[in-house]
Order: sequence, then structure tokens, then C-alpha cells
Amino acid sequence: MEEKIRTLTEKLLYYSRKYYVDDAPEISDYTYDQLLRELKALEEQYPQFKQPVSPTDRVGGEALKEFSQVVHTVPMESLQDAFSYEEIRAFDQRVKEVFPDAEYVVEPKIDGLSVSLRYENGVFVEGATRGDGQVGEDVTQNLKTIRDIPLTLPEKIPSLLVRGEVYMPKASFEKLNEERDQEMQPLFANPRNAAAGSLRQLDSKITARRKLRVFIFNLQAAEGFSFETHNRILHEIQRLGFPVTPGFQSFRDIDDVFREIEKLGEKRAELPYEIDGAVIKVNQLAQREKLGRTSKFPKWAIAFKYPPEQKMTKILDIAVNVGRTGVLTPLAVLEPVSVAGSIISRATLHNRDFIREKDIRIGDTVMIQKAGDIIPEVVSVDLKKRPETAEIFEMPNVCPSCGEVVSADSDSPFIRCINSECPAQLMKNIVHYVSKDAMDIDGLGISQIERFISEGLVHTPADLYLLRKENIMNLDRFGEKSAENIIGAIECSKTQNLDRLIYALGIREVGRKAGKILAASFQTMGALVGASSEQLTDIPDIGPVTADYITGYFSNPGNLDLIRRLSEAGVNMTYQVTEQTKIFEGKIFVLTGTLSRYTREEASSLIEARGGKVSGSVSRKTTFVVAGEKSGSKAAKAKDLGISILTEEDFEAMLSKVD
Ligand code: 0OX
Repeated sequence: MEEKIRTLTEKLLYYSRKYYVDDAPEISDYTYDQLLRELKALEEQYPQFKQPVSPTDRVGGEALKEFSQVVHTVPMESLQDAFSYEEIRAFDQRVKEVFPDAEYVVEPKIDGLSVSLRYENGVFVEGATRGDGQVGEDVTQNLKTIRDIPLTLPEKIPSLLVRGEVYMPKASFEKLNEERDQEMQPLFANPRNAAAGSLRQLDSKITARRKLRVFIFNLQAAEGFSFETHNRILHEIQRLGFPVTPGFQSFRDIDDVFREIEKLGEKRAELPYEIDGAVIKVNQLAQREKLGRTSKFPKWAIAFKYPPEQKMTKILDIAVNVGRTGVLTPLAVLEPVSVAGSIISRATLHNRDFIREKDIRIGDTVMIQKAGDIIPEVVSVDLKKRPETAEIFEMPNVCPSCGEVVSADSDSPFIRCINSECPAQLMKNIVHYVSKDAMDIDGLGISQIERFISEGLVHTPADLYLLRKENIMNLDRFGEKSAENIIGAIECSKTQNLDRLIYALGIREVGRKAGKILAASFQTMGALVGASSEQLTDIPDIGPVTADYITGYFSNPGNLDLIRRLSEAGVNMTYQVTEQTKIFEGKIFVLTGTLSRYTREEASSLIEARGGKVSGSVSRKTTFVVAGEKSGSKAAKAKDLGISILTEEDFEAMLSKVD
């Protein structure tokens, strides 16, 4: 039986390659599906004989509980962005100063999410998301469902690590959103979000249904696969069966590079996938090596970002949104239009002065633009199309949520509702409190919170802890089970760590990172509440403005009362240094040179706490060399052996990943 399963597996892998890679199918889809079904049945009956790589993996497998982390052996660097040709010229000059004969490869910049794919002896063994560039998530099972990713290579290359972009074609994105619309599910804003949401599914069967694709654009590391230029590498990678960034070409003259960027830009709207720019890369790998990198980017590549897409549409109305801190923001309600792959029906009008300066009126035809993740905005008004009925808009004198008179400063364009009882602010405060990065209370969305507020059940985050199952169950559309789940999630949040609680309070300028720094510095909420401005500004990352917001927050009796009530409800008020997840398991570090922030012992214990080992000397087994100031022969040896060398910053970034 083992033999039968093996031959059937090999046969199917061969047909699959013929179909997807060579574009020359040898059997009909029908026959393929029948063989696949036969293999699936055999694998279920004899799981012990299932081959490590099986075409049945393409349809997804068991759902995971969580993704494990992958430490990238070669950091997944990000690109420096350029918004003008001058910036590209400056890049060219920097490169040509060192290498007057440098050659560039220009590629489209695919708007998806970056992944790395590892092959050992020609078999796909691990795939990971970029994460923060140092540590990503293991999404191997999901990547196996993407038909363009070869499960095996035609050659047994000992080791190959490639990087590419997973994306969702425009047509698949539109179809997916149509289906979601019919099923009353929230729509994805654009193909990139749809691709990211689909790849990060714990259930790979869902990923398998999502029609994701990939383009490979870089060789990260390899053994037994070595070439001198990027151009050649892309050709070789293509030969192995990978789809590579389309239309890559090399140029010497920067004006030819501009022409290519221009050409790509013109094709942009017709391409079946979204691109948000063009990437310019030095072709010779030896030159790349010499050019090196800054703390953030490689110096041998740059991305030219195309200007944001613009479209004309009509302003149907102007609404006013009340933010968490009480700021009133006018929003244009638009006739929906598709811009840069997203359907846009709202655009920010920022504030009173913005509306006045651009003379924006209700009923106007306007040009709107959207760039990447940024909220769409109105660029200009087409006065020729202004109807007689166009209405001038005035910001309200009262808050649209609570009806209280708003505060307007004559020297600031911002209008603010200062009623601390304002329902819109209370609601947004609670939404922030329960959000994933804050107290992470699952099952409580905007609609549930609005409901609790309107029923008078909650008013502040502290009230959440007074909720009983019966309170919730008695509300329409809440069953016993969902009530139990919500109560359970609220109960669990009591043990969240102090850094999350500090962030959850919603103090201005105190984000997730500041929450961590403050928790680590003060250890208890009591100590933070009592901290003076000097104590706060003594902390390297806390500036005077943030310090003022913090002391201002804690001098408000309402806020002190909130903290007292949270504490009485049993919410954790101390900083717990948690058991670290073992993200360095199996990794061997060598420390060399002087680190500015840690002693050798501290760095070693941080590594060991995360499951890693520290060794005194560099060998082939070493995973990373952390090189501080004045690092000498060890770093040189690591370089010779092709081992990743981390700067202190890189090392810190990896450490801070763990929480
Ligand atoms: C893309 C894309 C992204 C990789 C490492 C330094 C240069 N989104 O299509 N990144 C890169 O290259 C980076 N190339 C691309 N084509």
C-alpha cells in the first residue's frame, strides 16, 4: 500500500506541475480530480503512509490553534520609498559613485504581502509571513494551498530560501466581495487586505478557497544554487517552476529606468493584479553586498511609488464623526466609486478650515484620492459642475452625539466635545478598551457595546466587570451561549498584563509601545499614577508632551475613579514578566563586540529565556552572530560562513517581538 500511495502521489505531483507550471496539462481536470480523490481516501485510511509532500495538501488540512513563530535567518528587509524622480536620481548617484557601471533591474511592486518560502533538497518545508522582518508567522499549510507555489522542485537543490509577494488578483477580489456581500459578511477594503486576511486563516481550507497567487522577487539564501546577478537568478527561479515578478528587465541608464517606470505606470490599470509602484534593484549581487544597508533598508534597492489614484464623484452629504478624544471630524458621504481597488463611499474633510479653503459644498462634484492605507480625502472641487442647490456646510455648535455645546478654539481648526459623559466618546473608549491590542475581550464589537450603553448597562470600561449573564441574555438577539462567552472573555481580561491596561486607558499619545515602556518602568499602576513629570521624562522614550498627557490624565478625578473601580473589580494592576514564548528554540547565538544596552550576561539570559543557546565561538551551526561595537574576527568568520549578522538594533527588534 505504501508503494501505491507513493506512486499515486508522484503521478499527481507530476500532472500538477504540467498544469500549473508548464501550462501543458496532460490529463483532464476530471481525471485529475478523480485521482486526487483516490489518493485522499487512501491517505485517510493509511495515514502512516501519507508522503511528506502530497498534492492533497493543496485543499487544506486540520485547522491550527495558533501560528507558531518563525525567526527569519535572513531578515526580510523593507524597501525605501521614493515619491519623485529626483529621489530616484539621488539613489542612482549614490550607487554610481561606488559602481559607475552599475546595472538595474526594474520590477513592478506587487501590492500583496511578503512571504518567505524554504525548500530543502527540493521539497517545500516552511513558509512564513514577513512579520516585522525579523520574526514572522509559520503559514506553511496555507501556502501549500496556493497552486503557483511548487511543492517540489525539479532539482534536489540542498537548500533554497526565496521571497515573494502573495496577492489576490483583482477579479478574484471582486468575486469574493460579491459573495461576502450576499452572505452579509463584512467586505474586504482592497485586494491586499483580502490576501492578508486569507493567508492568515488558522483553517487552511478557507485559504484554499480564496484564489491566492504568488510572485517571487528575491533569493534570500541558498546552498547549491548560486549566480552572479539578480536577473539570472529570476530566470533560474522561473526555470524551477516559480512564477517571478513579471516583465523584469535590466537597464544601465537611469533615463531608461524612468521610461520603464512610466511604461509600468501606464499599464497599471489593465494589469490583473494591483501594483503600487516599481522596484529598482542593483543587478550584481557582489555590488549589492558592498553597498550594504542602513539600519532600515538595503542601499541597493528603492521603490518608486505611483501617485495616488484619483476619481471624480459627488458629495451626497456631510456627516460629523465624534472621535475617542472628542474631536469632531467632518466626513463627506460620497456616491460610491472604485479607487485604487477599493470602493470608497466616505472621505475625510479633516476640519472646518479644510472645508473653507477648498470651498467644499454638499452636492459638489469632487476629485478624491486614496493612497495605500490612508483614509481617502477630497483633493479639489469641480466648480463648473456645482449645482445651484449646492449647500454650504457649517460645523455644528453642539455635539451630534450628546447635544452638548462644543468647544471651539479661535486659533485651532479643531472642534471638540468636552462632555466626558458623551455617549460617542464613551462608546469609542470602551471599543478601544476591549480591542485586540488592549484588553483583547473577544466577542464585543461596536454593535454590542452600543447596545449595552443604550440599555444603560455600561458607561465606562469598569462597568463591563459588573455585567452578569442574565443582564445580557435578557437583551434581544443574545443567546445564553453568547452571553456566557462574553462574560468569560471579560473575566479573562482581568489577568491581562499592566502594559495592555495602560494602553487600554486611551491616554493620548500612549500607544502600545509606550504602554510597555511605562509598565516596565513603573511596575505597578499605583506608581504610574503617582509619577511626576520629571520621572516620566527621565524615561528615554517619553517626551514632555506625552508626559503632560499622562499627568493630565491622572489628575482627572473621573479617571482616578475608573482605575479604582477596575482595581476593585479584580483587574491586574502589576507588571508580570511572563514566561517567554520559546521563539529562539533551536537557534544558536554568538555574541561579539560591545553592546550598548546590555551586558553580555543580560543578552545571554534574554536569549536563553526564549529557548535559544549562546555559544562562545562561530561555527557552521551558529544561527546568528550579534555584533556590537568593535566586533572583530568572529563577525568576519560569520560573514565568511554566510551566517546572519545582527546589529544591536536587529537583536532588540527580535527581543521586543516576544510578549
Ligand atoms: C514587491 C516587491 C517587494 C526585497 C528585499 C529588498 C528588495 N512587492 O513586488 N520587494 C522587493 O524587493 C525587496 N521586490 C518586489 N518586487
